[in-house]
Amino acid sequence: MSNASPHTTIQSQFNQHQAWCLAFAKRLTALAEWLEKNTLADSVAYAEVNRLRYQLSSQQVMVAVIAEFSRGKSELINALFFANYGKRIMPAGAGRTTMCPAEMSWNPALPVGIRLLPIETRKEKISLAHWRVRPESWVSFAFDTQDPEAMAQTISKVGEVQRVSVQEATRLGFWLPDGPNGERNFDNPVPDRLGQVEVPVWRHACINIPHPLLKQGLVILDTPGLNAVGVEPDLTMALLGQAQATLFVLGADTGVTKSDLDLWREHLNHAGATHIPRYAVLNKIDTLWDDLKTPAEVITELEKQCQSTAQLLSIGRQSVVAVSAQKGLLAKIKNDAELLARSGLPELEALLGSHLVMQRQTIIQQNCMSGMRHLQNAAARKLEQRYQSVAQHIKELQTLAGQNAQESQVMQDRLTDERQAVERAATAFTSLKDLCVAGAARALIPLSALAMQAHKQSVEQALQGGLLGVGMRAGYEKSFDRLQLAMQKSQGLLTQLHAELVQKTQTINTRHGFALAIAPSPLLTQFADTLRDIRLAYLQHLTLGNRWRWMSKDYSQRIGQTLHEQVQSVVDAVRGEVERWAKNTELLLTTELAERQHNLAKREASIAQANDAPKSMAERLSALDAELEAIRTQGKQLVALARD
Ligand SMILES: Nc1nc2c(ncn2[C@@H]2O[C@H](COP(=O)(O)OP(=O)(O)O)[C@@H](O)[C@H]2O)c(=O)[nH]1
Ligand SMILES: [Mg+2]
Repeated sequence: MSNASPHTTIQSQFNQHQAWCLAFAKRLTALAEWLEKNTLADSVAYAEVNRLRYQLSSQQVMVAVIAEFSRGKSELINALFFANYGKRIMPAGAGRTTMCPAEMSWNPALPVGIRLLPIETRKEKISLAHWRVRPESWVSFAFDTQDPEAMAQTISKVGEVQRVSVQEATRLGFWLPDGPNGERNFDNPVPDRLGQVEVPVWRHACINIPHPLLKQGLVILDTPGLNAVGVEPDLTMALLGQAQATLFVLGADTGVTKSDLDLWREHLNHAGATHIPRYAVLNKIDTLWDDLKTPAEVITELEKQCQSTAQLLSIGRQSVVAVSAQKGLLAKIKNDAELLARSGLPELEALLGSHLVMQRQTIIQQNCMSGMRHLQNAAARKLEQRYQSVAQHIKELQTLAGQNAQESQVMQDRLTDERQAVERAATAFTSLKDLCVAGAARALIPLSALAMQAHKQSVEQALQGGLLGVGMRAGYEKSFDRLQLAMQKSQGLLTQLHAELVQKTQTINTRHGFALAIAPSPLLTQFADTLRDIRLAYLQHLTLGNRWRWMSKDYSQRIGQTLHEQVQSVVDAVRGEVERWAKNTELLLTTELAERQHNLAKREASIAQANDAPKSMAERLSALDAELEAIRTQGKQLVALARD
């Protein structure tokens, strides 16, 4: 990737983003150290700093490459990401070279190499997500990145096939029964003379490579064609939905074919996928290069094809990029700048790179910036409390210095009052904490395990019917309506809880002189949006030409399982968010009270001492003045740390 302009490569954009993350992590560290040094760090702050650090380091972005076979997906991946190895890493060639989905990423905890999940695992009704956490079920092959030849050889296992009987193919989900009226199912592979059909050896591949982009959190998903995409609901419904961008590859030599359109409509153009940025890549433009035509004529022809592609797919012209993956790869390996420019690859890289980086930055900005602000606000509040306490302390000592017995008594009384008030406040704090924890638990009841089980069952029931009947579809819609209603109920309970907490803290603030501020309760909108996307994605899948697949009970069970896991993970995320908020609120209350008690004890001790040794009074007052000044400085430093 050495010869492309430094502004256009995905690598350079990722590097910029990495620099941004590092700068942010530095600021976070500076803030954490400063909080620690100024004794403003508490367990809430520690937990928050760790959470932000983890988010900065673990943020992954996935690009999925989808197309019918032989459109050049694997070649495109080679050209975009692996040209630095000087040869093809993903097998690309005539025929079906990729038989199973292959994910490329980097996990330093695992050896460099490929892990493959045997196709036989499809006989068990367990989703891919579950197989992922069972390393013993995968077959691993190590390779050495210094030896691209051997590496490519090992990776070519993604194309392995075997011949099995129709019976076995049925068990694996590659052969679907004939229709109820004996109609032949033309989606099935053609058996050979021995009555056997070809099926993949592997179900899924994970390739672990310490490639610079992958090290920075990029995950690339290479997929086999329509048939394989269709049989694996985990892939179509779960994995593709997680992608931050999808590249839909078409061949300039074939144009947009019927099976291209089927794939596009069924898996990428449904209502649940609209939030995923989709680019159409018109590949193999070198087949249009023609020495007998002028360059202008070639460009005109290409433009026409891009426009008609955009129209056929109902997307904007700007989402269609014309490239030659093959020539781009060649140009990068041979360091041929002219050919590289002509291949169109740099445009695609620029588009994809800026897009992915933007997505990551938005996610990080949303999470990390607000987390950092939260830390700063908490520290500022603490400083304010300290300031008030020291100011009060100074007043008290000044009164003592005046040697006015009456005033001293008033002050002693006030201190006693305050001690009592803080003790009373402690009880109020405890009941506030109880309210928060119990309220959060109550808000989650509509999304309880029991409710989720009921949702799973009613969806499964609907799926059993193949969803072709109106009643079945209504059953599906109804179960999601119920779930969405449950989410709304939870949101309502949370809002109510927050209002109650705010009201009670206001009472504590006015009655006991605190400055408590309760963080807003979590908004569940984004989770509700994800649920809606899942609902729409499956619905689209169910209503489109999948009739044959739905005849198979096996298939509907599989898809039911995947759907349930996806829904469950959204609900788990809601639970995590609500529990985190409740925990933080509880911790905030604990630390504020502790700080107040600590400050009060300091003043009490100081005054007792003043009574015993009145001479040092002036000294102590000036020490307190210095403390006040120090807090002012800390306040200024905190403001400065908050600036970018
Ligand atoms: N002429 C030409 N052929 C290409 C290009 N990209 C891929 N191919 C060829 O198309 C065939 C299929 O490519 P491959 O990457 O395996 O397709 P996949 O099945 O979509 O992964 C191979 O023979 C490639 O060499 C290209 O840009 N131009
Ligand atoms: Mg391929």
